[in-house]
Amino acid sequence: YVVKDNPAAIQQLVLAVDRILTSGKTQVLVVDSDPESLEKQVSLIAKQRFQIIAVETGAAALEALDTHGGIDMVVCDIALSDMSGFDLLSEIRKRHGDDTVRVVGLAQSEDRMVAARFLRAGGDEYIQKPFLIEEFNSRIFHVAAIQKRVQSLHRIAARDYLTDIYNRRYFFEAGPRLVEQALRRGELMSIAILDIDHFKRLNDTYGHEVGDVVLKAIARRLKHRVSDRHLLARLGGEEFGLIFNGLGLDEALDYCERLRQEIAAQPIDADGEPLTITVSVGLAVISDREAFDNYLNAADQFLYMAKHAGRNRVFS
Ligand code: GH3
Ligand code: MG
Ligand code: MG
Ligand code: MG
Repeated sequence: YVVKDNPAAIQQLVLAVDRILTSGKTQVLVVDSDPESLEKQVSLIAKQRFQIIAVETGAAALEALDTHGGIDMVVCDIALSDMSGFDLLSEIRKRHGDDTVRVVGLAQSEDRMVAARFLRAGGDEYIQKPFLIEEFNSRIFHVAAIQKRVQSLHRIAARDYLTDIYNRRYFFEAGPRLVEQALRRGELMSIAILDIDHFKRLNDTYGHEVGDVVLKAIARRLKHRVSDRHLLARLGGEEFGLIFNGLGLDEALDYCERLRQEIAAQPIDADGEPLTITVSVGLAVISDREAFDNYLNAADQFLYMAKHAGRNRVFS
């Protein structure tokens, strides 16, 4: 890719490489306005083989959370030069929610209530300074392990067990948010429902297991073909939901038409037997400020029309 003289593209590339290099590793953001204390924590956490970003102010911490994707944990001193750890904590919770990042507070305070207040405010763990190295390590490790488990449960909750693409729950959680965002930014967006034709007949003829093989193959094909900037989910049965970010009617129609043709043109191998599978698609375009369900219903009605018109086609 040529990104020369294109700062935005360079920035994107740097972030992408950053994500690849750090994926899988726990990323910890350490915030302390005392350089010595910061250094000490960084060297301790580094021994646990975590990826570390170190900053000295609350403002820098918030900026780091915005620019680096995937920070798992923030370890912050309560007394920062530009804001209190409490303010930083509440700002993190406001911007990033309760689940994406764990927050550990540290303080050199005689006031025993500080710990209670920090945990009450949504902090995950509190470490009193000066600390025993063993205690610091154990608490950090413990919080990192919890965060890994939270992330893994989130992933499982959002996926369809059979096909491993997003599930209905995730589609209905993310969909309204995406529509709202597109309307607010004045961006184009389309929603499609794609349904396998005569799937019941296929099950009846070849058995449920072959049906499952076909479902997985179609899901894999769609996942492979649909860019990550769009949303693909299995809505249930042999029905898939698609949200096309940035695509208006003409582009989304083209996109769906290509998907339809490719599926029809490449038979699916089910235990050595090539099965030609076709799909029908209903497509609706986001225009006015309407509820997500209305758009989905519109797509569903177009799907119904596509089925009635003979299947293996896209209606919008
Ligand atoms: P149409 O072309 O009108 O969409 O007909 P169809 O047969 O595809 O649609 P219908 O809704 O009548 O049947 C869907 C079938 O999908 C019925 C159900 O048994 C089957 N099905 C739903 N979930 C699964 C699954 O997880 N695995 C398998 N093998 N079959 C499934
Ligand atoms: Mg049906
Ligand atoms: Mg069907
Ligand atoms: Mg169906």
